[in-house]
Order: sequence, then C-alpha cells, then structure tokens
Amino acid sequence: MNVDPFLDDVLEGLSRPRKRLPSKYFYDAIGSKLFDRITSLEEYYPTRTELSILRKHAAAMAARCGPNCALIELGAGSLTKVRWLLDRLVQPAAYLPVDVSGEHLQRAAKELANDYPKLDVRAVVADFAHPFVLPALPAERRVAYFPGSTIGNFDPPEADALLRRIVRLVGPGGGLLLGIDLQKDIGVLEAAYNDARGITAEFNRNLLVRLHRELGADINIAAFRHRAFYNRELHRIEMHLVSMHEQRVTVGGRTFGFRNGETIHTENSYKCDLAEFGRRAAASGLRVDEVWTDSRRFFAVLYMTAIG
Ligand code: AVJ
Repeated sequence: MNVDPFLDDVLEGLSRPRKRLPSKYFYDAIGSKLFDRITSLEEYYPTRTELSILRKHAAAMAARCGPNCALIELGAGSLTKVRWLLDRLVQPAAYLPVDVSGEHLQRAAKELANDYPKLDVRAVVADFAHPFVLPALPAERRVAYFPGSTIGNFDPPEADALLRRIVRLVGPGGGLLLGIDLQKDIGVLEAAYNDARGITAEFNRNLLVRLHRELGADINIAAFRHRAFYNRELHRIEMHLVSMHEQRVTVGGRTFGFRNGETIHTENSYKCDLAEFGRRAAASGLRVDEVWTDSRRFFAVLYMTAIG
C-alpha cells in the first residue's frame, strides 16, 4: 500500500491495458498557470464565451438565485468569474468557495473578502468530487455554482452521481447554476485542444513532468507527444500522450512497457446536447428553469432547481 494517492492513481492507471492518468492531476501550480494561458488562447473559446454569457445575464442569474442565498462554488480556483454574480446578488447570506488546493483557495478567498467587506466568505477545503460537509448556514436558499464546464471532465455516470450529490447538498428548493460546453463543429472543437502555440500540449505533458519530479519516475518526456481529437460516438474531446517509440517507464519501483504509438489517455471533455442534458438533469432530481447561451450556441449556463 502506498500512502501517496498520486502514486497510487498513477500505478493503477498505467497498469491498465489502456493506460490512463486522471485529469485532476493537471492542476499543480505550473498546470494551473498553463491552464490560465489556455483560457486566453484565440482557439480556446469556452472560457471567453462563458464569461460573455455571465456578463450579459448576471442580473437574470442573480434573480434566479434570489435574495439572501448562500452561494457555494465548486472547484473555485481563482475566484474571478464569480464576481460578476456577486455584484448582482441581493444581500447574499454567504459565499463558500470549495477547492482541493487549500493554500491557493485561502489566498484567493482573502482577496475576495477584502473587495466584498459585507460578504461572509468561508473557504471550504475539499474535493467536490467526493462527499463533503458544509458549515450550518442561515440562508434563504443554497445555490451551487459550478462554472467552466468542469462537469464535462466526468464520464456520464460520474457526472450524474455528482449532480445527485449537488441536489442533496443544496436541498429541496436549492439551486444549481451550471456551465456546460455544447456540441459544435468538429473543426472548432479540435482547434480548441490543439492550439498553434502548443500550450495545451505543454499542459498535457505537465502530467509527465509531475511524474518525474514528484514521483521520481524514470521517463523520457520528449518521447511523448500531445494528441487531442473529437470522439463523435461519445461526444467528447479525448486527450492522449502518445509514445513515439517502444520504451519503458519506471515509477514507484514498477516498470511499464509502451509500444510504438501506444497512448496514455489523460482527459475527456464531454460536449453536451441541451435537450439530452435536460433529461439527465431531471433524472438526477433537477428541474431546468432557465438556459442562457451565446449567439453561436457554443456554451450554455443553466439555472436548475433541486426537487425533493
Ligand atoms: C475547463 C477543465 C473543462 O475540458 O476544456 C482545457 C480543461 N483541457 N484544455 C476543458 C482543458 C484542455 C477544460 N476544463
């Protein structure tokens, strides 16, 4: 038994006939910086599009949340998008950013609390993909805020389980404000994950850099190439690291052989159909109240209510 969950997950993932590594490990300090650079790339439309929807419809979203709500942001990161919403909320009871990265979260939460002196800001250090507890809150309504299309990184059964957990977290009458990326022209999708400057490739390969640096892996990082493509059957972008020749990688005292062209599957990013998503939400106990989208219908933000 290893005590390091990263090492455990790496050994488990590389032992599979189709090798994989969990995408949540992209986001160390370097990976988070690379992701920030991705969000401002010409080809990467999701962040920019979601922000334009937020800016345009923040008042309507805040109206859906209602007065005196406790806003719970899942996977909060740098707490930038939420400001558009906070500026419009009527007497919010509290804002609870939830994130695994404690240090980063505390710092960002302090900054935000400075800018919103009347707001009760309480950082919650937790992995939202697993059950966690919230402090007792005297609020009219709990609303979970889950932007960034992060839900698209979960396979459908896990995404549905996560929706059901959010329903329990906010309780009957509580809300979920969710950002999802929509199905679109394959050229647009594939360009977003194959940027000309290679930042996404660097982001992908950062997983191997972490393997080497944190787990002491013996690995030739330059012998792996970034590959991203749209899987039409499963409606998802897949990211892989492709071994450019036959080679061996040693990590945690174990050696894994790679064939020429064999890949490590590092990420799925599902693209939604709105009607289909509505059916899945309903099956998880959510009623879709309102949908905001951009003129190209690239991205959508949904307000949903948890029903009993
Ligand atoms: C914001 C985490 C959803 O899937 O588009 C960006 C992550 N991966 N480029 C996405 C990501 C490659 C991103 N998420």
